[in-house]
Amino acid sequence: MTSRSSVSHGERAKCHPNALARRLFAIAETKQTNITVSADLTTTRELLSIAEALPSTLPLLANSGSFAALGPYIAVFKTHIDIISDFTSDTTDQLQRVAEKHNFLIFEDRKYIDIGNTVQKQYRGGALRIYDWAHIINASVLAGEGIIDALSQTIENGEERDRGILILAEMTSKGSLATGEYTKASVEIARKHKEHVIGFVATRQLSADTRSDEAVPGEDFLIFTTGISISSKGDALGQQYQSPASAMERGADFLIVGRGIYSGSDPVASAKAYRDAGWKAYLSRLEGST
Ligand code: 5BU
Repeated sequence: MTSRSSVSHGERAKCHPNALARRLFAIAETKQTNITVSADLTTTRELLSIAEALPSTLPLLANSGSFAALGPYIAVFKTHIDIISDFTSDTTDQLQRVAEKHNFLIFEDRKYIDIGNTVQKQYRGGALRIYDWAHIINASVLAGEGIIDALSQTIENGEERDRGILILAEMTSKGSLATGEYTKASVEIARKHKEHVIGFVATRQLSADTRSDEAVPGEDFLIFTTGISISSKGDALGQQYQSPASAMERGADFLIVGRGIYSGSDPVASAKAYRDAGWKAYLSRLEGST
C-alpha cells in the first residue's frame, strides 16, 4: 500500500520510519488538524500576518475584526516563496520562528524539475536558500530518477535532520499530463528513495499505481492533496477542486487549501471550517475501516 488510510495519525506517528513524517503525524494528532494552508500571498507582511497576526497593519485580516491567525489550526504552512515581492532572509527567519511557536511545518511548493546538478543549487543556494528553512519540498520526476537522487544527496549531506521530499505524482489542473505511466513511475521512484521521500502530492491514494501492483509491507507514503474547496468546483484558469470529504475518502492524509482560506473576509473562520471538515472526514474514514 502507498497510503495507510485506515491507520490513525497517532499510530503512524509512532511507527513511521521517517522522523519528519513522525513529527508531522504527531502535530496532526495534537492539533487535530490535517490542513496545510497554501499561503499564496505576495508580501512578507501578508505571509507572516496569515501565519500569526502582526501588531500593526493587517490588510488581509483587517475585515475579520480578529487578531488571531492561522497558526493554531494548521499542520503545515505551504509557501511559494518566489512570489514574495519583498523577500529577504528575514522573511523566512521570521516564518521559522512562527512555525516553532505554533508547531507547524513549512512546505515550499517549489516543484523542482531539472537535472540533478541544477536542482541541488536551487535547493541549497541562491537567494532563497530553501533547504535552510523548508521542512518539505516537492519535485517532479519528469526528468527521471536523478532529480530525487540529487535532492536526497543534499539532505543526506546537510546538517538539518528534518527534511523530506514529496513527489509530484499528479496535478489538479485541467488536462494535467501527470497521469498514467508518469504516476506509476513516481511511485516506483519513491519506493527506491524511502529514506527521504515521505510521500506524494496526489489527488488520491496511489496503492494501485504500480507496475508490479505489489503491496510493500511497512510502506507508508503520505498523500498531500491540493485542489480542495468546500464551495467551488474550479477557477477560470483550469484549477479543479474536490471537497475535503471527497479527498479524504480517496486517501488524502493532508489537505492543501489556498484561496478557500485566505481569500475570504475571515481567514480564521475559514481555516476552522476546513479543519473541522477535514478532521471529521478523517475520523469517519477511521471508523469506516474498523
Ligand atoms: P488554491 O487557491 O487552493 O487553488 O491553491 C492551490 C495551491 O496548490 C497553489 O499554491 C498551487 O500552486 C498548488 N497546487 C495545485 O493547485 N495543484 C497541484 O496539482 C499542485 C499544486 Br502540485
